[in-house]
Amino acid sequence: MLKDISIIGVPMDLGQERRGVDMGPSAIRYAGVTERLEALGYNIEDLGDIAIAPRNTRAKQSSGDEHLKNLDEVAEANNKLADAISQVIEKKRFPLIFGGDHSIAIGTLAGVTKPYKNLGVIWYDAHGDLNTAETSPSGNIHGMPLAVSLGLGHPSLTGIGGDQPKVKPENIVIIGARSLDKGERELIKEKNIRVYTMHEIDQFGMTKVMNDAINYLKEKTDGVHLSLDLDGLDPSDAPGVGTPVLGGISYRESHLAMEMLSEADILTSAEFVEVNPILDDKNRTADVAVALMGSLFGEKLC
Ligand code: 6HN
Ligand code: MN
Ligand code: MN
Ligand code: MN
Repeated sequence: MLKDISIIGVPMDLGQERRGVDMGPSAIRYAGVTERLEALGYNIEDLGDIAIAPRNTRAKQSSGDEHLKNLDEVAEANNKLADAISQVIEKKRFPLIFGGDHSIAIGTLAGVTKPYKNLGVIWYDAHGDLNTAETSPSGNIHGMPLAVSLGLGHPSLTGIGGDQPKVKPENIVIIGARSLDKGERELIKEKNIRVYTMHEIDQFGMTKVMNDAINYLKEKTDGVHLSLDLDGLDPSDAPGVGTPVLGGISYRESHLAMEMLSEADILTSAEFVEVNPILDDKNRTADVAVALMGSLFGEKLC
C-alpha cells in the first residue's frame, strides 16, 4: 500500500432523505483518523471537503424528478470529486474518501478508474446499490451508484469521467448484502455479479468469504477499491446510519475482513460512507469507521 494518503471529505446528503449524513466527514475526522494513521507511519494530507449545494437554499429545481432526487446537485458534486481524486492519483497518493451518503461512490469510481482500467470493487454494504431510476423504490441516488458505475442510469451520472462504464460486472464483489430490491436481484443474475450475502458469511465464515473474494479479484484486476457503507455492519455495532438493516456483519468480523485486506495488500483506494452523527450514539459509528481503517492500514494488536 502507498505510504502517502490523501483524505477527501464529501459532506453529501442529497442522495437520500435523512439529514445529518453530511456531517459524516467531520465525525470521522473528530474520531481521530489522521492521528491513527500517522501513528502507523503514513503521511497524511487532508484536502478538506468537496463543496456540496446546500439542501434548502437551492436556487433552481433539479432536472431529476422524484425518480432521481437532487440529480443536478449530486452530479455536480461527483464531477468535482472525480477530478479531485484524479489529482490525488497523479501525485501517487492513496485516495481515502469520507462520506456523505453512498451516492459519492459515483465520483470516486469515475476518478479512480481513470488510471485503473480493470478496477476491482469490494462493495461492503447491506444493500446492492444497483438500482436505476426505473427500479428504485425511493428515487434516492445513494441506492444507485454501483449501477451507475456499470454504465446503467441517467447520462448525467454515467457520463461523469467519460461515457464508458467504469467497472466490469465480473470485477465486483458485494459483501454483507441482506436488503436487495427486485430489480437489483435481477441485475445481479443477469450480470452474474459475485455477492456474498449474510447467508454465506453465516454459513462459511468471514475468513472463507474474504479469501474467496480476494482470490476472485486479485489476478484479474489492476487495482482494487473498497467502498465500505457502515450499514454493512449490524446496527448494534454501527447505529449511526440512515438505512439500517438488522442481521448485519459484526464489528469483529469487519475487523477480520479489514485485516485480511491489509495482508493481501491489494487496495489502491478506499471510501467510508453513510456515517450519520445525528442518528448515532456518541459518535460510535465514526469511531467504528476509524477503528476499521486502523486494521485496513495495518494496525496490529501486538
Ligand atoms: N445505501 N435499496 C434502497 C433504495 O432506496 O434504493 C436502499 C438503498 C440504500 C443505499 O445505503 O447506500
Ligand atoms: Mn450503500
Ligand atoms: Mn447500505
Ligand atoms: Mn444508507
